[in-house]
Amino acid sequence: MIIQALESLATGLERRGATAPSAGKAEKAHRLARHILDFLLPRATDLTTPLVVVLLGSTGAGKSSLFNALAGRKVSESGLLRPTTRRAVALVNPADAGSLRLSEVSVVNDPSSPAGLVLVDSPDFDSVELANRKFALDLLEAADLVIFVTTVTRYADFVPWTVLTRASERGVPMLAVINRMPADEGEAQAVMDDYRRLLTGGDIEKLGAFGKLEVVSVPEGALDRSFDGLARDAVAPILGAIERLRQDTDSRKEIAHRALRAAVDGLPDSVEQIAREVAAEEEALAGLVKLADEDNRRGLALLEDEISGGTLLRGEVLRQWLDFVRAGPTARFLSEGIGKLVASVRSLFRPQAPALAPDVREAAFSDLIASAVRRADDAAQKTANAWTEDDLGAAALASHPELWGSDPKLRSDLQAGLEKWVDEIANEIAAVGQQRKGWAQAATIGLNVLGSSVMLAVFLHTGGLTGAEIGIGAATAIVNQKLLEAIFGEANVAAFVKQARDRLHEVLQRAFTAERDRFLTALGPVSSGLATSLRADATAAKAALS
Ligand SMILES: Nc1nc2c(ncn2[C@@H]2O[C@H](COP(=O)(O)OP(=O)(O)OP(=O)(O)O)[C@@H](O)[C@H]2O)c(=O)[nH]1
Ligand SMILES: [Mg+2]
Repeated sequence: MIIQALESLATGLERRGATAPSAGKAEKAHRLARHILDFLLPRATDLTTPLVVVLLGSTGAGKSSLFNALAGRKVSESGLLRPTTRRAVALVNPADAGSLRLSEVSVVNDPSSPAGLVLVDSPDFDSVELANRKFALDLLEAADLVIFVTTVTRYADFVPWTVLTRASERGVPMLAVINRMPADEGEAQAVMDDYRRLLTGGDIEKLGAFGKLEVVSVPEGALDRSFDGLARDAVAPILGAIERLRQDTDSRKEIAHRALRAAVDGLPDSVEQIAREVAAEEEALAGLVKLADEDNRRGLALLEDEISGGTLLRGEVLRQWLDFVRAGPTARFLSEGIGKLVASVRSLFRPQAPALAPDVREAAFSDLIASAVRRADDAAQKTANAWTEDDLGAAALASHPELWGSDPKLRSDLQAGLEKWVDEIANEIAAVGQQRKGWAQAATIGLNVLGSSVMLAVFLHTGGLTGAEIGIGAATAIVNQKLLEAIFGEANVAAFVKQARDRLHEVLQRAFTAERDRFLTALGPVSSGLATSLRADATAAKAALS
């Protein structure tokens, strides 16, 4: 149960780390994931994993010197050059080496150190080496016990307190060491009191959580050059504490358990900081997606209004079509009555009618595509304008300036989609027509013409036409209607045209959806529900241990 929750939480945090909008936010998620994978999971699985004791502190505070004193020999380089320790050093009994999950640490095998306790000297967290800081903070996440080393002159510095705050949040047991204490007893006492007050009461309320904190002071000059460390008698309380832990499996387990418990208790709070950011981003992203979606839908709706309003086709196109219908084989196919009707609007036609079908398709397509591109451009620009108001939206636009207009591919995609649409109509006319009487005669008109006729029926509504065009539109509509009735039978025409209209809608919708999806792609992976699952996993892990 706890294992499951922790694994799921680590996976969620890594997902967050991979998709966070800034390096800082990514690091926060990765660090917490590391804490779970390197520290919590091994201990939740088996409390007898070696206890990890990490020395943390400012550069030059004396971590390596203390480490050598605890080891009883020179293991880690101490020095005057800051920072000295650039890579963490772990003193490990060979029996523990296999169960250790620390990465980027130099392991020093020491058969004389009893199994079950690993001592780690870490790099500083406040020198100019920023990489050191990262290692040190990773080690903090992996520690069962922290020995926090500072000096009389450094203990009140700001940076250590950010580290202490995280340690307190994690609830890791701590031991504090003040190095280089002045000989003057009063002065030393004043420093001790001040440090205790800072750690427990002071400004950072959370530090009150260091319930069992002990502060150990090491006097100035208490050095043992033979192993390049602090004098062992000066650090006797620390030696004693470590020694007790080394010998006592139960208290090691007790500390490990306490560390695990505190860490799991702290999980919901640590996760909440990240979940809150994720939730805010999810909400902002959902808002951006909604904007893109709405503008896109509105663009498509306007285009379809234009189509169903009958205003899309130029009168010129209709005129050509009607001229052709009047003169070609179509006219012969049509009944006498229609012939008369056509004749009645004859004054509107050119004297010389073409014998070949005019390219109404191309003309209709180019009008439709031009209008669609204009609508898509408007929609894209509208969305882009709105997105600039939002940080995430502005960032996506900055790396995708092409979003300020429609996709250059839109034209050719629509062209292909529309051609396929009319081809399908023609095929269906053939399929339906063949089952009807008189098809042989209708077929002489040609599928191309019949297909165009249905296409025009979709585009043609007299409502939006003006002046002379009303006559042309009406005449074309009636001629078309008659033509289609002759082929499909009166009862079927409306259904056939409706089907063609629905399919046109699909073609346009596909094109507009692709337009909108460019915006979604620019946002990157939009996680939804990650904040919720992070919170749920953290709460489940805590509940499983209590
Ligand atoms: N004179 C004097 N030097 C001291 C005393 N305590 C520690 N030092 C010196 O201060 C330095 C501390 O260095 P390290 O132990 O390397 O410090 P560190 O915390 O490991 O530093 P980084 O590895 O850079 O993070 C060493 O050169 C010690 O000899 C002291 O009481 N008197
Ligand atoms: Mg060091």
